Amino acid sequence: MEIIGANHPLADIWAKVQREERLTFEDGVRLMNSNDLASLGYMANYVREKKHGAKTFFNTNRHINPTNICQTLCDFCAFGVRMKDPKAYTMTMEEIEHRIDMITPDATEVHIVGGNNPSLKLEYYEDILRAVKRKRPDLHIKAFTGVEIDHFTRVNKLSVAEVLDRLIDAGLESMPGGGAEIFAEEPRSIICDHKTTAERWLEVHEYVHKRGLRTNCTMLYNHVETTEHRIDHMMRLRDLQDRTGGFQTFIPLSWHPDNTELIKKYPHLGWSTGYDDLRVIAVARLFFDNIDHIKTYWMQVGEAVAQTALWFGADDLDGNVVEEKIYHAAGSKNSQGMTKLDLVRLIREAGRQPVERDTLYNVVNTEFPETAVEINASNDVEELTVL
Ligand code: V47
Repeated sequence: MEIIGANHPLADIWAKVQREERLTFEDGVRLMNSNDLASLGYMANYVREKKHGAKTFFNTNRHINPTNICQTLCDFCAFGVRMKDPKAYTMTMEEIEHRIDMITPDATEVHIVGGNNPSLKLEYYEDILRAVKRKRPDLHIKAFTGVEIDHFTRVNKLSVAEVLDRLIDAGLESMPGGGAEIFAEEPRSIICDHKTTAERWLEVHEYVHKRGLRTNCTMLYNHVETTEHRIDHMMRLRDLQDRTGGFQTFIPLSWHPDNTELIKKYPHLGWSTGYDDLRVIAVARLFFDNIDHIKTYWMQVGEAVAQTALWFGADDLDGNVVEEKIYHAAGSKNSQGMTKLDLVRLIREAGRQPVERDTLYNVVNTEFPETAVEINASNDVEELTVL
């Protein structure tokens, strides 16, 4: 049955999708303004299945957030605090090492990000990377957003090249996609006025790609941005990807309002809907003809939306996470960690095929037991409640 017939308002875009023709800015805006979620999902799922069939990727990972002290203090964020705030923390090397010791043997990745703490020199971060590599040389280190790299250049009076040389030497292997937020000047100046500029974020990632490392990219939505701002953001990422090919996955992140300055200033804003979350995923899959993977971050959208997103263009769920702080500071009610078999169950229950990957999307495992029991036992996680 043809869902999108010749008279459908999106028929011309559907024809382009089938011909694998690049979508324009205007196409993106029309898709993002469409309320016909079923048709968006149908088209996005067509692309998703053409690229990946039923495969759904996840990894076995852990997060470490070494400090929440942040001099940037973005209005949208509830994680970063001032140095004198009672909630302020900076992990000692012993605390970091303890967290590394707690990482289960089957993990393949550690994801390290934190606040822009002006009192920490680059040596602190080099020590973290070296501690991971000393204790767990098998773990891939995905660490530091483009914003943190920019912050390190200013605090240490070094160039991006010098910072990267030192971090790579200490063990850095790839970078997550955070810090991009929304590139357009108008909403960016409202939600994160003092942050690294859009141009600088893109410049850092371009440099990292040219240095041979892969990174991810994100977009923060559901705040003060317009449809045009969303597509402008995606367009700038797509242009950079044309030049470097260094992005592995795009991760749309819906803004969580609790405990943020932004919700105090704009009380009419609120939580995203599953409806919009699915629309953004679907438009991303259709718009990014040059990024292989679209990730739905289960910890952020919740399990039910994440499962549905696997039919709306997403082919990746992220990983176990564990000890997530950024979204939980902003009111996330989702669990802070899932076992490997929980993820497998989630994917299978959605009618998709689970594939455990490493950070660079090499396949680690495709065979999993039928029940959660045995994995739960071997994957016990300490400190799930630490916030
Ligand atoms: O940069 C912060 C966002 C990002 C809030 O690359 C918020 O694999 C919503 O980038 N509401 C960090 N969002 C998380 C991130 C990420 C997560 C998982 C995987 C990967 C990857 C990257 O979270 C920040 C910001 O955009 N964020 N505060 C908030 N209140």
